[in-house]
Amino acid sequence: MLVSPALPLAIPVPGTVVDAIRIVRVDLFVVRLPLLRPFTTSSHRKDHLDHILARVTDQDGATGWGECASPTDPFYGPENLRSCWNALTDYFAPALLGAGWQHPTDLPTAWGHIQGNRFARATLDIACWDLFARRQDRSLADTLGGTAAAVPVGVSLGIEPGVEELLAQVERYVAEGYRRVKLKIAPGWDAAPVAAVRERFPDTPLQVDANGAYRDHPSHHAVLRELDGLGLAMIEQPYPADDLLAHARLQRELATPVCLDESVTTVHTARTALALGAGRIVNIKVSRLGGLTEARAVHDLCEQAGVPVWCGGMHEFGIGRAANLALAALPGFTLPGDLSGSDRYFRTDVVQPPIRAHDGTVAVPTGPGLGVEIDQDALRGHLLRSTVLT
Ligand code: OSB
Ligand code: MG
Repeated sequence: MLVSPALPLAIPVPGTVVDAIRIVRVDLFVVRLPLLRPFTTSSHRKDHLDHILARVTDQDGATGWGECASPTDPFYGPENLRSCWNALTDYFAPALLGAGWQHPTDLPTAWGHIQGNRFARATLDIACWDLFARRQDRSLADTLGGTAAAVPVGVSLGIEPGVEELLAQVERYVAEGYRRVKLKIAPGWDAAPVAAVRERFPDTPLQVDANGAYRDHPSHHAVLRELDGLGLAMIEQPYPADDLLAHARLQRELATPVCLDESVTTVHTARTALALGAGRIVNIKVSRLGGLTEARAVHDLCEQAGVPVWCGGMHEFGIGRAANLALAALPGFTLPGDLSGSDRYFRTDVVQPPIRAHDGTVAVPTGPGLGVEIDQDALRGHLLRSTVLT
């Protein structure tokens, strides 16, 4: 129950107010981690990541951490680092600081009047879930209703300079035990490299991700039909995010399941997409959906509809990665997620213990909340900017 003074319609109920959690301080940090290897998708290339980390503190001194995994530039979705910083400092943090709440699922009432900005919103949603779980001395996975002790994981491989480099990357991660390999594709880097990987690794589960780079056009249909013949586990987001009808038409033509990523921004777009037959698999990302509450709602919807889901990633640092793992412990996450160990991307992460994959699985943290602690030295060593809101 919300007791926000900013919301005249939320009437405080006597008896529930005493237990209300009030966030009295929000710390925001911009942290830069270099990538061990540059990552290229259909839209951009990057060699380091700047993510916002948030710490929330309640009236009793309990704390929780969240991460904003937005890319710096608006090439994956509409948000970017500066838009997230502004949305957090100008809207989400002030709305949170003005609200009392009993449960993290109450938070949409505090900031439901703020449109979009889902990567920014996810930052404080995660932090409040972490704080809530820590206050109860329970793991976040358990608090969300997750039961899995470990989750199967795969790798997402960027566009490489050539086929030989790509084959070497696949070889390396298959040898490390990852359960499936996802290849980024783009017009001009698609059927040929994917067929080469398929030929060299006939038994490895393979899937591709176009990040919306194809169009509902005959030349692109021909490529997608070629990919359909390669025995892929799925083709992720071939068309632009808002073109659900084109995805539905394509799914009727292909034997390979279409998986939606960018198209699914809320539980409402998930419901619309499933009703249209725009895909048979959903990639659930905590950040794209504005946090754990909405991500769990999409999981529940898909589970009821019999649609398999997997947990996608945005190259999260350890905080976001731990949140993804907690979510992926829910029973509907039957397909391997993009949840590789942090050591695949970063020399040092900002959390302890580091998140590592063993034999194609990553253990779901069992400690209180996210189950990882911020490494203060790493945070200080990689800090670009910070601010405090009270
Ligand atoms: O589309 O899944 C995507 C990374 C950045 C932006 C978009 C995507 C990705 C990934 C990375 O595929 C997955 C990971 O975090 O390992
Ligand atoms: Mg994707």
